[in-house]
Amino acid sequence: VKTLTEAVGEVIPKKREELAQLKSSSADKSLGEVKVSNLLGGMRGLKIMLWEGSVLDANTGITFHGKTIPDCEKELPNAKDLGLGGKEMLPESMLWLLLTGNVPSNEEVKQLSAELAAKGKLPSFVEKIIDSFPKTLHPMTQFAAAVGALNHDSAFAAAYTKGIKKTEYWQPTLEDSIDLVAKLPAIAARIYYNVFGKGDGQQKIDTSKDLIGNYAEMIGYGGNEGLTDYLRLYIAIHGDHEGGNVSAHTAHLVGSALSDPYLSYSAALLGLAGPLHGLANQEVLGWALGMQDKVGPNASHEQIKEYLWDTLKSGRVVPGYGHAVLRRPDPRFTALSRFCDDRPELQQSSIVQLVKKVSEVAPGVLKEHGKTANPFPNVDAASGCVLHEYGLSEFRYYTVIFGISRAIGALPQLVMDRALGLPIERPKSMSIAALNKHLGNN
Ligand code: NMX
Ligand code: MLT
Repeated sequence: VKTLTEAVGEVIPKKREELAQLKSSSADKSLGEVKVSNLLGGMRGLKIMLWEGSVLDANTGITFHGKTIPDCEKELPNAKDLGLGGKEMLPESMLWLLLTGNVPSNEEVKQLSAELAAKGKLPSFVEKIIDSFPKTLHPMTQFAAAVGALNHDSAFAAAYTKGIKKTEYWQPTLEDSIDLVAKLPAIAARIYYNVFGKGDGQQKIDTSKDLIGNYAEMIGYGGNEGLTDYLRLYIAIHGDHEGGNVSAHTAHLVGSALSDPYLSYSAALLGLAGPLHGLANQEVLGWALGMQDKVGPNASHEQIKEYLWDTLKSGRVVPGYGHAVLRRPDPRFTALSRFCDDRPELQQSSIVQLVKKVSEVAPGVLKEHGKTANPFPNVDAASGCVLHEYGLSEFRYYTVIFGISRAIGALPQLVMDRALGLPIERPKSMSIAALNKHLGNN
């Protein structure tokens, strides 16, 4: 059985060859022109980054090395294959796919789960740092700070100081990346215990369990098979959404300065903490519960419409709707909705039913409102209500779960950045005066 490190080592020579080929055959070819609207509009639509793990299509959504979410659901080793209770794909399987482009065997995933469990315990100084935070500090700020502190033991930073060769950078980057993925659940669980008093705050990690089996145990939901299986699906499908989103792009940008994986991912988490990005899942639940408080548990389509208009007229965005790239409902939303349809206990849930009804009404309202380029639900529209129904009701914590996941996509690219020797990222900016001068405006 191959280890993940061996599997990554095998794919790198071919990737290097493909890149060299592309550089020599096509370096001068155009990928489109840069317009002033791109510069002023958040670089929307510009093809300006290399990102190997996934590609996002506006209409069909995300594919991971060419595989759609339903393909992954069929092909990737899941909880049932590994006899773990539950049936959803494992984030470990997705990590392997994103890093190597290949589907791992059950044995390879089992071995990876054991490796992650063996590396999952936090150094005591990081526990102390987390314990020193006030309960009122947002869980995402705590998360980013703790992840940054892990750079104390970075294999990459140490190897760089010793003068490691550039062609070998990827190896300690991968070592740090695996170590970080392994430790994220323990950090997240410690924060949950300190802020919300759930779980026991201890790092009881069992090497016979998968990453999420251990996480669920640490946050006090070990016996909740529905929630544990939901977390597997959630964390597998939130991992990667090509490179341009704020968190992935941040990891890549910071990593391009040869900051190690802990520093790069700490920065990514701070971007994920913004309400237009990962914090939207917290916002969705607060928004939906606010509606329940106002109109009761069985809101009619008419009452939902009115609540949506109240939100829009007050100048706020409807959280969980719209997307910078997608122009159809997010396939991740569809996957989470499928999970709800499979589970009788969720079909009885008033919050799950409310979120479903909102997805039937909101696109029409947003179209009529006329501003949003994409009136359909994104992943955040659905992700929180299931957590809430299963008892994980502290929605200020939800983006932390997204943060455990995004590492599975952002860190593989960092390994590839180092393996391919990609340069420091440094686009050109312009001032309004310089732009006007360049364009010949008065
Ligand atoms: N509700 C109300 N207005 C919206 C919404 C929405 N859900 N989505 C976009 N708009 C507005 C947007 O604010 C902008 O208005 P203005 O011209 O006044 O600045 C206008 O519609 C055009 O924006 P778009 O081009 O459609 O969207 P953009 O690419 O700029 O932003 C999002 C994408 C995702 C930031 C935006 O749709 C949004 O704010 N959605 C709500 C927050 C959310 O769900 N974020 C989660 C994204 C997924 N994730 O996990 O990261
Ligand atoms: C993501 O998963 O990062 C979000 O859908 C945002 C994006 O892709 O821009």
